[in-house]
Amino acid sequence: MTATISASAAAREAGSDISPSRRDQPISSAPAIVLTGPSRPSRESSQPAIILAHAIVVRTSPAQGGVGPEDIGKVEVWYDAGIRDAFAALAVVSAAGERVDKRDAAIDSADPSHVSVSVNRLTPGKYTVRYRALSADGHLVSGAWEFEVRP
Ligand SMILES: [Cu+2]
Repeated sequence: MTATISASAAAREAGSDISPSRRDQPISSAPAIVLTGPSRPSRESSQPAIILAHAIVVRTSPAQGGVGPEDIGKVEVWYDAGIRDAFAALAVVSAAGERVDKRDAAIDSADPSHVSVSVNRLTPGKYTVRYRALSADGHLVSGAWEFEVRP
């Protein structure tokens, strides 16, 4: 019912466009066109384009090549921009290749650029942390860093 009314209204609108009254004004009375520089406000064309950021890691804890205590508790990574909460992984692996994190990697609800994972008490040695996250621009960001635990 509504569609029928809209369609006929649109038809009437289209019909009024062909009205002969538009040709009534003599061409000679039209004002001359004067060029006075930019025809539109420049702020309109200088609006920055919206660019989705490609996230990169800006900080880790422990730091790359850093040293942590046995009771370190958790391993953390900070990205330079928000990452999509759909996917963020953080895994801590011992020198023997054993995964030692509690597989509870999560994005900080108060800071979407911060991801952390818990670890049990770590024995002294070297560890590798592997990170992976879905960047705001849709790209997968991944890498690894190492740290050492000393007694
Ligand atoms: Cu990207």
